[in-house]
Amino acid sequence: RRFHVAVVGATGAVGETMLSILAERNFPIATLSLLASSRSAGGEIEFEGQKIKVQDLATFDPSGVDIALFSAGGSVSKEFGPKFAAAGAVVIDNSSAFRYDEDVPLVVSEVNPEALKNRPRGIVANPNCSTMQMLVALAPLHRQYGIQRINVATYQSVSGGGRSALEELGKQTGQLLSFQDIDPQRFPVQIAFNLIPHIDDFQDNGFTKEEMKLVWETRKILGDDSILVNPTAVRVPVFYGHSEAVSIETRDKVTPDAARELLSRSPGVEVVDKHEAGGYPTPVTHASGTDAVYVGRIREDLSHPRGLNLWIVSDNIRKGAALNAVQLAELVAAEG
Ligand code: A2P
Ligand code: 11C
Repeated sequence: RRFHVAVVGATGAVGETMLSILAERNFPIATLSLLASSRSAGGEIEFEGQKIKVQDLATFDPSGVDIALFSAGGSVSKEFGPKFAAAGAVVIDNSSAFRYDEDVPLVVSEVNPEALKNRPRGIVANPNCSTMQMLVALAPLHRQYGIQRINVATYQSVSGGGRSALEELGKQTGQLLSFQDIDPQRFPVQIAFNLIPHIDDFQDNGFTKEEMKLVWETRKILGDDSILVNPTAVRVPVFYGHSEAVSIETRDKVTPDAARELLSRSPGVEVVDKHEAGGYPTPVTHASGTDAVYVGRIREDLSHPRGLNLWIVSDNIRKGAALNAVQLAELVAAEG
């Protein structure tokens, strides 16, 4: 069977990658509807050699759509996601609009695919990129050794902020290299040649929402509210690929060798862990433009008897967003 697929936010950084992944993986498409705002409606996008017109989401009739991939921001999902679901589509939503609703499953394809089947509202949520890559690597360790606590500091690329954020890093870099003044717009302060310990809105507890997503989403996806997560989220001047320095504390002791062995046979994970120059993953040398979650620098925590350190890197736009959404669509398609 082939499906009528709609991509909402088709002109964005995640939307365009959804299209290339749908094509790469030969998703069984009968009709492809490309949707964006009135700003880009009427333009054309090439898909498998065919030019397809971008339509205005506001005036689009969703009846007949089987699967809708949403990546146009939370307010668009809130307004239009339920309308597409009411018209019969399965909505796979990349925003944070529904992630914490009890009746919306939050699914990483390698970790909790069974959760997808229970979707009373016809909506499935795609996790945030930083949680996604962390759990592809940590879920196998959790199942075998019982993770009790996670300390994580993220190093997140600008593509997480969409096309305008990519443009701002490029522009500021050029301006600073030619001794011009910069005017930060997309980020609160200069991002080129800098780091910013602030992603998404500040919460009452002093953490940012990006940090709290790591807490809330980890517990929901692993189905374990007892897991303690202590996050710091930082934006770095990298175009594609998020990195994470992660320290876990487990119920049962896990040695670095056992972790390497387990992770090397875990789905979606590639272990890159040689103790030599370049023997570890980085966003540019490994992750950017690829599908895997790379894990390196696996070593014992010197300060804790059951502690393990890992360095986890992945392309935030692919596994962190577009690829997982398409993998969820494949699971829906497999249901018939
Ligand atoms: P548009 O090209 O019309 O602005 P990014 O995350 O890279 O910034 O992309 C955001 C995506 O969401 C784009 O495809 C953008 O379309 C789309 N989008 C933003 N606001 C709306 C809206 N109100 N209705 C439909 N699509 C929207
Ligand atoms: C970032 N993680 O890197 C964000 C982008 O909740 O889906 C995705 C935000 C989200 O800026």
